[in-house]
Amino acid sequence: MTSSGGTPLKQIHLAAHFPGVNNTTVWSDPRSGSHIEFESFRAFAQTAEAALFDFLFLAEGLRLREQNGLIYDLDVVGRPDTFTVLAALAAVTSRLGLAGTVNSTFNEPYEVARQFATLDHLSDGRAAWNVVTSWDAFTGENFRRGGYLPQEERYARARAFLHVARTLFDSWDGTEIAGDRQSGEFLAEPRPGRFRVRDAFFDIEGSFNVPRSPQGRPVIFQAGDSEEGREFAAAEADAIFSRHGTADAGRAFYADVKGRMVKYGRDPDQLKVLPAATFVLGDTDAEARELADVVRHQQVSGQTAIRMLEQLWNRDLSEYDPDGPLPRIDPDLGEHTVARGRASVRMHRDPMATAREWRELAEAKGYSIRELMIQVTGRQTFIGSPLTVAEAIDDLVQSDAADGFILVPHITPGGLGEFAEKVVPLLQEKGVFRTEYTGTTLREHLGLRPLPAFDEGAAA
Ligand SMILES: Cc1cc2nc3c(=O)[nH]c(=O)nc-3n(C[C@@H](O)[C@H](O)[C@@H](O)COP(=O)(O)O)c2cc1C
Repeated sequence: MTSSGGTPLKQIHLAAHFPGVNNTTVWSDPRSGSHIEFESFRAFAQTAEAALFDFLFLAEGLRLREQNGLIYDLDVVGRPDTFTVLAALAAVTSRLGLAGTVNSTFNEPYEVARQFATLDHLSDGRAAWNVVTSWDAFTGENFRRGGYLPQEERYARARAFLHVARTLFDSWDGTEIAGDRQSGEFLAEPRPGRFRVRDAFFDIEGSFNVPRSPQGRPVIFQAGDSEEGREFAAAEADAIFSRHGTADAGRAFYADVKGRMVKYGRDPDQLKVLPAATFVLGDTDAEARELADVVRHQQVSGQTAIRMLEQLWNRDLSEYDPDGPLPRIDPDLGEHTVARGRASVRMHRDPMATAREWRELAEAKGYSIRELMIQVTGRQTFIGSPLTVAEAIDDLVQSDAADGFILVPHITPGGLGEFAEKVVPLLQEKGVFRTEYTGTTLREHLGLRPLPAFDEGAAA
């Protein structure tokens, strides 16, 4: 299908993020299910697959979050292991991509490459790896050597880590197994999987023991937003999980990362930009707006609002009334942070300036602490009738603010169902979303070209 100007319409990529531990999740809603039991993951994945989504996405958090020295339990607490969950999901789905976030700071490449190559085999070519470096020394304490590295070194390690993993994935080209029952010889090539890597981070040598996987390697995602993170994505990634879902910020980010690819000799179409997005649907736009307000109040209780404010103020504010005004004292700019293991804390890069802005806004609008937090901590990305939401998504994709979206419903696992039922058919009618899976691998769903080495292996 083409636009009115005759240019072919971009096809939209859709994915579903199992939300887990953040306060986007309204776990207190009676319709919410377990965030740990397999049944929730199964129901969520099968809904996404029935709706022909590209993939399911799991984030990573490797330590329980704390605030004021206590486990933070206003959001869901606990998160099962990514590989185990995705492997189990591979058995109850057949086309849906399975994307897992696994950091390159605390792990070793041999282990991670084995796990992803295995997942790619178990799923017949549906695995994706979101390579994150983690920003958090608190989480690093869980791991060998204390785990954590400064930002620059984390990205240097990420590049080296990915290079080693690629070396391991490519250590088999797909022609090594003869399986000759007559002669009794299993291998056609005597020493498959041999590798040797020596660099600033790794000094390893041996043989990789998982034969070449269906996609050759998992699809590579990146989710860092810094200068180093964007450069890493432009050089290495097949897709980006971004936080820039609005029109202006989305277009700026999209142009920035795709623009960086030319110097690496890469085609900008071979990197898909997929912002995270939340949604609230109603029969009419007005109904959706009302519902969105209810959901925001469920997401930000009085207690949650105080905890959110503490993350900027970096002080214990438990004595404050969430329905009262903002504290008169200023944020504490000390090294110690009251909230540990939470990414949003480091997004407040200039706490004094943000506090000033929030005070001005609260004063101008007469907001209490809770109302202010509801306003400043994230309105839903898409709010409206199914038609309004379908048009908003399509406009953002056709105007190069994104290649698609990773949807984060606020009810787990059932919250995806309404989108699948009501919005997906409208996108299909517009000719911008598939009406059946045309490929079997995640690379094919995302419109990524097959890997050259895999082609050679397959053709031989
Ligand atoms: C949308 C988005 C999602 C992210 N998800 C995770 C995650 O699940 N786990 C994690 O450890 N880091 C996550 N991160 C942060 C990491 O991606 C990143 O590796 C970290 O080192 C910060 O990098 P940066 O300084 O380049 O932003 C996410 C970042 C973004 C923008």
